[in-house]
Amino acid sequence: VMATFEGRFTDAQGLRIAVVVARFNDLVTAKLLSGCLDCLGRHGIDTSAESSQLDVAWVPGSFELPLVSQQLARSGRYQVVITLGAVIRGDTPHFDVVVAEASKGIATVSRETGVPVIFGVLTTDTMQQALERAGIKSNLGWSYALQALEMGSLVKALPAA
Ligand code: INI
Repeated sequence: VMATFEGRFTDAQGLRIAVVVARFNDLVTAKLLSGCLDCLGRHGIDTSAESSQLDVAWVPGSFELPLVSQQLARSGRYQVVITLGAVIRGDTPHFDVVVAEASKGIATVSRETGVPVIFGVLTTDTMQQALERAGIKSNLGWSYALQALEMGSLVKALPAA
């Protein structure tokens, strides 16, 4: 019979999650982190200081997200890694370099390790737009947490690779 695979949002039991957060634009990324942790906590993940389900690593900027995600994914300790960053265009061509490396790097880490790595990097033209997505209007940290729960659950449900 046909199988249908889908992740659940209520599969927190036994799930270990690493969150990797960029300090660059931390006005934005700290808000993404608090939205993300709020959502994880409300879906049954222990987010207390004593938690054995959740660890948080800080990196200087979004460019560093892939390397640190790779080491955490390879550790075998986590079923999902969430990256959080904010890259704001302003007028700098540097934007494209940082965004390209972060996105390609995160995709590569995810495929090469088999551990879902959630791409939680906001890419906006202005700080105002970034803040709107980090709590002034919605908080995308919440969405990234849901995507992590879904992917952790889905990968568990799929046939072993
Ligand atoms: N890092 C970001 O996360 N966001 C940015 O907007 C940004 N800009 O604009 O430069 C940024 N740069 C730092 C970069 O990620 C590295 O930390 C740095 O180049 C050291 O490798």
